[in-house]
Amino acid sequence: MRKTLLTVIAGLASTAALAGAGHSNDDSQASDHPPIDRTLAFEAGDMWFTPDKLALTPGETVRFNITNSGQLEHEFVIGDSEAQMEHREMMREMANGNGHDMSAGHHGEGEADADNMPAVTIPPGETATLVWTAPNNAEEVEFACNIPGHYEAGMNGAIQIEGS
Ligand SMILES: [Cu+2]
Repeated sequence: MRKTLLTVIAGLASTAALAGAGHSNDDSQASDHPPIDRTLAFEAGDMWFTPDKLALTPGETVRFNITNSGQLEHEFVIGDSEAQMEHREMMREMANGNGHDMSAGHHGEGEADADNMPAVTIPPGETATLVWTAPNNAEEVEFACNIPGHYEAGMNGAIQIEGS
C-alpha cells in the first residue's frame, strides 16, 4: 500500500520541470477588484507627476503603475479636493505630532485609507500599483501626494470623469 503511494508521489515530482516554461502573464491572482479596463503608467518625481491630468469614463477600472523616479518618498492618493485637503491636514498633524517620523502615514500596497481614499506610498526608485474604478457620481477628482509640502509644490492633478 504505502510503497505504491510513494511511487506515485515520486512520479508527480518529476513533472515539476514546468518551472520557467513561460507563464502566461495574467494578473488575475486574487481578484478582489473588477477586471482592469486600462493600465496607466505614472511617474512621480520630486514635486511633480507625469501625466498631470487624466480623463476617464464613469465605471472604468484603471490600474495605475506609479514609478517614483525622485529622491524622496511620495504617495499617490485619489479623492475629491475636499478629501485631499483633509488627508493633507492629517498628514501634517502626524508629521508634527511625532517629530519627523512619517511612518504613521504610510499606506500599504493598494490599501484603502481610513477615510476610504485609495492610496499608495512609493519609496524612491520603486513602482507601486493602485487599482481604482472611476465613480459615477463625480465629474472630477484629484490625484495627489499629500506628504507635507508636496501638494503645494505641484504634486497634484485632475481626473476628469466624463461621458456616460
Ligand atoms: Cu510627494
